[in-house]
This record gives sequence, structure tokens and C-alpha cells, in this order.
Amino acid sequence: MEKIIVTSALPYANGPIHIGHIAGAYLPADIYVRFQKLMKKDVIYICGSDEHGVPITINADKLGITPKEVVDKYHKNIKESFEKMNIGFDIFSRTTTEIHKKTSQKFFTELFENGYITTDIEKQLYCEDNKKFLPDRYIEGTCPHCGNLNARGDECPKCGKWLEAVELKNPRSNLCKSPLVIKETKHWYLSLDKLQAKLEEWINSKPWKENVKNFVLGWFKEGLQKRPITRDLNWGIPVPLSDEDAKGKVLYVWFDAPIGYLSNTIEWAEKSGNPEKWKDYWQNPETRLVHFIGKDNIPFHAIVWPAMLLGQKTKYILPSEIPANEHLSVEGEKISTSRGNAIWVDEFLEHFPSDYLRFYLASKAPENKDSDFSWKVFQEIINNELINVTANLFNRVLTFAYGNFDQKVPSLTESKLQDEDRKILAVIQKTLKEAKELYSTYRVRDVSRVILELARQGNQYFQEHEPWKLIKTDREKVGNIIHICIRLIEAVSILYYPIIPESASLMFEALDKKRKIQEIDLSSLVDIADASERPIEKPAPLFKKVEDKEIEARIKSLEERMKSVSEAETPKTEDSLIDIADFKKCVLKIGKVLEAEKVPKSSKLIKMQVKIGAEIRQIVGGLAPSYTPETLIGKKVAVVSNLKPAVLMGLKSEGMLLAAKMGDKLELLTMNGDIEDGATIS
Ligand code: B3M
Ligand code: ZN
Repeated sequence: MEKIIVTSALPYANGPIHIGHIAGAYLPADIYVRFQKLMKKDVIYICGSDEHGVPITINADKLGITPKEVVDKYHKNIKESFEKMNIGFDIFSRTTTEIHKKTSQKFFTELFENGYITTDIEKQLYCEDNKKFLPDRYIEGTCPHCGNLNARGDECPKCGKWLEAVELKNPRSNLCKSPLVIKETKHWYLSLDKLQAKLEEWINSKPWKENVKNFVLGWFKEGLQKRPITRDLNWGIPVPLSDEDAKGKVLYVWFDAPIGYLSNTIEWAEKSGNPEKWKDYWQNPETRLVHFIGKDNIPFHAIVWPAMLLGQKTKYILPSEIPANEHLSVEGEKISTSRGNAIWVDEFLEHFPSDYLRFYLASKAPENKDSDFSWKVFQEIINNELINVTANLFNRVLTFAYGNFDQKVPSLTESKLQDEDRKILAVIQKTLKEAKELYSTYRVRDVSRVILELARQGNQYFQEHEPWKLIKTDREKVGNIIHICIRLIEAVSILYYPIIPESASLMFEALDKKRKIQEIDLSSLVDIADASERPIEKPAPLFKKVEDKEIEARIKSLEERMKSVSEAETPKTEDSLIDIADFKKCVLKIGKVLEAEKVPKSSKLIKMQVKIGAEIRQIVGGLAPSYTPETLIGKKVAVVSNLKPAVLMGLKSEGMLLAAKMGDKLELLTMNGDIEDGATIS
């Protein structure tokens, strides 16, 4: 039997997830999995959090906690958000497990032994101030091609050229803004060049989605280059070599992350009690491997990851399809955490059920072009399509049948069927066929449209015949209409199940108390069976209308958040001017740092003894991200000397040092001339 492995991109455990994430890699995959499960396919859905990489270490530094604490927190948070969204993974694990470490190191070793890994001394940009090599995404500078002053370490947003960070002119850190220097370090590389021929042969045989194929072909044309797969970092999977130079280096996060698809399947198999079961999927040529991702992740899934698989000694299957989605914006603007316009899943679910979001994001799926989330459109779609069409049909038909036909589905009187009735029966069959085709080719937007259209036709059919009047004169004909409507609703509920599983199940179960919707075998379903005389339930309201005031509140909260984010960034003007007298309240003095030591258990705080003239004071400050204690000793600094004492982590601090801050980087105001400590600054 054909097997399917479905994966969704592993989300970084570095923050909560927002609706853009759901729209891109999770909802479309979950819909596909639910559909294939209805088709009675042997499908497993694998995911987990991506817990390595520099951004996690930077975030940890910023928060003054360890990277492990960061990923523990967000792994849990993300997992819960997915559960609330009914994203039905068979496993949601993490890349910090032992199994994952072992599997990743094995991947490296097999590539190495097959000659696909080479080494090189790399020139990398190094930040002298923070004593570390900086990854591309923390580097900016002048584009060597078009002169754009704000090119990034990997790409120029202006001319679109891919860049190597070392090519940038005047490179600087975008964390601390310091200029960067080029320094040498040994690294290990994946020789994509040696794997290009194999890759090309494989990719040419694939019916990829247009956006994926174009991308890959472009890369081939330029010729694949070897890519570094190790990093100078202390957070990640150690490079599995005894080589002295490998010390202190870890696998690049993008090397280990996709291996998570495999290691998480291995973990799933172990937990299921049959540890070898993963092989039935990953080593079975009959298995289809489907990776759902956002478009940013195309190169890694379509080139690097398949190359890693092709270069193994162990035989694995290769990706069969890579449905890559475009972006979702919010109210017309790119989602950006720093702009404050991300709508977090948890936040959304405090106000509306998950099916509302699923319904919206399915009908507006960013499949072939970018798409937008707007609160007003959300209200329209839920009220007009989900409620006025689908729920309305369900309620009026069931209420009518319940009241007029003895709480049962009326039987069909064949002799009384007319063309218009047969037409509707045919539409049901046609829609079943069409929807299956669309689901299996990842066209969620189109499938939403055809199911809605079926429900619309059902409503119209019911409305036009005015059964509430006709029942007085022709009960048999009305019986036929209601019977057909109920079959139509059953089709609608089954077809909607992958998209809105909770509501579709409620709908289905009101029509059929004997079966669960998951038991349906959609693969053999070409029509809805005659349901004559089946008992039905009195319909309970399925949905609550989205009210204007709820939407206004959401819009307001979004605006306020964006405003507060931008206010925090922009300096105040005019009405915040002060008098000289206000300024003079602040007594500023020169102090000299005599002693400095890190505060235990804090990643930020440094405790200092500062001499201000005849006085020695203890001052505690959050300087550790930018200064080591030794470098502080002897500095002449600016101290706010009449500040009320404060207690930081149990330590008394009598004063504050002035410093300039930019991003994460902090620089103390220091004096270099002859003026002695104790002098007043004014
Ligand atoms: N965590 C990147 C992202 O979320 C990355 C995906 C890994 S998939 C193997 O965009
Ligand atoms: Zn450029």
C-alpha cells in the first residue's frame, strides 16, 4: 500500500507562532493529511521544533537566560498553539533530543566518508567588540553591485543579488553596529558541486510546483557551490570529528533541521512500540515524501536536503513534492514582529474558534500568490460564507426535517423526481469528484470554493421550492427536496472536514449518529448513500456570528500594538522638552571603576566598586553583554550620583552609569583625559 510522509517546516523555538505561519506550512499540510486519512491512505504527519541556530542564542542573551530555557519555553508554547488549532501531527518533537543528535551526526559522518564533505579555511567576519564570528544575517554593509548602503549579509534587497557577507564593503554588525574584520576559521563544507548531476537527474523527473522548479533551475544554471555546514558556536550539535579544529564547532542549524523529519519519525516509531517502523516509510520506494514549507525555505528543501539524502550510504527516499506557499500579510502589510502587526495564534484563539481561522486561511490560502488577512474581510467571510451559507443550510433543512418528518430523513420517492432534483444529485457527485482532485493536488483555495458553491446551490434549491408552503399540498415532493438537501449537507460536511474538522464533525454527527466522520472512506465515495428514514438530531447552532464590535476591538488592539511598538522606537519631541532646572536635578559625576565582577546566576549584571572622589560606591549594571569585568577596571565613567539606591538580584546599587544603547550593544560614556574621578559633569 502506498505510504505518505507529510512534514511541515520545523518552526524555530524562538518565539510564538502567528497566523502567517499557520497559513504557510501548517494548515495546508494538516488539510492534506486529514484528506489522505479520509482516503484511507497510510499517512504520517511529522514535525517538531527547530531548536538550534544563532538567533536562539542571541535571544537568550537578550533575555538573560540560557538557550535551553528559550527553547523549552517556546517548544511548549508552539506545541500548545498547534494543538488548539487542531493541527494533527503524529509527532511534534524537537531537534534537541538524543535521537536527533545521533541521527544528525550519522548523516554528517556518512557524507564525510563518501567524500561529499571537504574542509576549507574560511574568511569570516568577526566582531572584535563581542569576540565572535557573526553569521550572515547579523551583517550589513554596502552592496558591491549597486552601492546600496543597507545590503544584508546574504542578499541585497535593492538589486536582489545573492551575496557573500565578505563581499560587502564596510561590513558592520547589525546588532552592535561595530565595523567587522575578516578573520580565518576552518570549516566543513557540503560539496553540492559533486552532487549536482545526481540532483539534476532527480529533479528533472519531478512535476514540481512552478515556483519551486524555477528556483531550482536557476541555481543549477549558475552551478552549485559547496556550502559551509559548520559554525563557530557553542549551541548546537557538535561536529562528530576528533579533529582538533572541530572543537567548539557545531553543525549549521540548516544542516541538522531537515534531518529532524527523519529523527522525529524514528522517535515516533520507537514510541509506537515498533522501533523499526520508520524504515517502512523512509526506506520504502513506494512512499511519497511531501514537505510543506513557506517559500523562503525552497532552496534548502529542493536542493540541499535532497543532496544530503543522496550523499548517504544508507538508502533513503527523496522528497516527492514540496508544496511551497507564498506569504500572508496582515491588513496589507508584511507581517513583522518588530512592527507589531503579527497576530499570534494564541491571541486569535482567545476571541474566535480555531475553525474560523482555518476556514478563512483555507479560502484565502497564499498558494500561488501572496495573500492577506484583514479583520473586516475575516468578518465577511465567516458571516457570509460559513454562517449564512453553510450553517444556514444546515439549520433550516434539519429543523424542517426534524419538525415535519418525524425527526428522520424523509424517503426518496423516485417516481416524483424531476430534472431539477436530478440536477442537484448530479452536482453532489460532481463536487465529490472535483474536491478530491483538488485536495490531492494541494489546491485548498479552489476546494474551499467548490464546497461553498455546493452549499450555495443547496440553499438556493431549498429556497426556490419554498417547502414550508409546498408541504401543505405535496408532501412527497417536499420529502424529496429535504432528502436531497440532507444528502447534500452530508457531502458538504465530509468535504469540509479537512478544513474545519470540529464543525464538520458536529454537522456530520447530527445527520448520522451511528458513524464518526473519520470512518468515512472517501476513496470509494462517488455518491452519498440513500439516507431514507435515518434518525436525525435537532440542530444546535453551529456558529456564532462575528459582531462588528468584536472586529472593531481587534482592529483597535492591532493598531495600538503597532503604535506602542513604534513609539518605543521614536524619540519624543516638543511637549517633552524640559527646563535646565529639571536637568540640574541630576547630579552627574566622574567615577573610576576599581573592581568589577560578574553577578553569579545573571547573564547581564556586573557588580562594580566605583570611586567618586573620596567615596567608594557599589554599582550594579547590566553591562555583561557588552563588557567583560576586566575591561571595565580602570575606566573613568559617567555616574548619576544622586539616584535613590536600588537592589538588583539582592545586591545594593548606589548609582547608575551612563551608556549609549543600540540594539543589544551598549557602550559606556567614558573620559579619557586628565580629569579625575569626583569631578562634576554639567
Ligand atoms: N526553522 C526556518 C523557518 O521557520 C526553519 C525551517 C526548518 S525546516 C527543516 O523559516
Ligand atoms: Zn545591490
